[in-house]
Amino acid sequence: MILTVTMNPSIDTRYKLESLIIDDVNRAIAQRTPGGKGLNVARVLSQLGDTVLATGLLGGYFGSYLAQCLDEEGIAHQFSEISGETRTCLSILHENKQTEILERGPEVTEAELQKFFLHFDLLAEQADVITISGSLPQGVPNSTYAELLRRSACVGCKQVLVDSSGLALEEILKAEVHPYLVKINLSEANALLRTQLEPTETKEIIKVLRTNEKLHDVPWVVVSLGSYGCVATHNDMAYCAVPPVVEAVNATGSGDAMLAGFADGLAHSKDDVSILRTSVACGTLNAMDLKTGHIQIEKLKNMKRAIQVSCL
Ligand code: TA6
Repeated sequence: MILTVTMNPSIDTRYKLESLIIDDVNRAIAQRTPGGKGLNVARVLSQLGDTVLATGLLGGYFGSYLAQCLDEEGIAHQFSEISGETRTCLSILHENKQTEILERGPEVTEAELQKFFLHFDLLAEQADVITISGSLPQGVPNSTYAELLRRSACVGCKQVLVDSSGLALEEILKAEVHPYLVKINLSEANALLRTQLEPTETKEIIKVLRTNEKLHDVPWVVVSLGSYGCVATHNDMAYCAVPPVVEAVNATGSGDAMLAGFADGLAHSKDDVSILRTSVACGTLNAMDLKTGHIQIEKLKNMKRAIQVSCL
């Protein structure tokens, strides 16, 4: 079973507009999907046919609505309940651009967090792979993901994949238990590594990943590069995986779809090249689909063939 952790889930609301008119009225039709990075990962994993269980914190009317949506999508979930209201995140697609407004999320109490940790321990001991993604809601300390890594190791789950940024990522990389895989995007990598690298500078990105002490003990490090695919290191190996040029209609959640590809490949002990193909194919198919964190599964086989993987 693959356990996906979403500490700050959201009802993702998407508006598609011809143009976004600032300082005036814009009318739109809303599309809603259960979101927050971990739930996008869960949805794509479920499409890939994996046995997946979604967990995290859920609360209020929006939380109940979100649980109902997951039931309708057939995604198994066991969230820990909080008293605060689960958030909404807004993505506006306009003029080939994507403007996002992400709520910070509810206030979580110390008691609610401790209750979640105990709940997590029970689920983690049944998991082959765990993914941990996205921001932390208010009141949840930046050290929380490091704590989840420690707890995962205690119950024997070694393959923990993390998609995080900022201070939470810094805490993860300082922790004594290291994640099995870290996925970041290029701007997060530039912030972490204090660089200003461009997506085409793949060899330079690998070079800084290799020389950076913070990432030294992480077996897989993946930097997603949007339409350029990704670069990745796996122990001593370094790869670049490039998708074909496609028509992107909604790139929101493509990084989450990529992480789902990694979790799927690792859960099935696939080889590196196969894992990279699935991952970049999932990210690319997500961008071609209007629904966030969703792929057209029937296109996966051909898309995987079209991904160029090279060793750097
Ligand atoms: O990656 C896209 C997305 O997952 C959206 O679905 C939206 O919910 C948002 O990112 C949440 O990001 P955060 O980092 O705040 O958890």
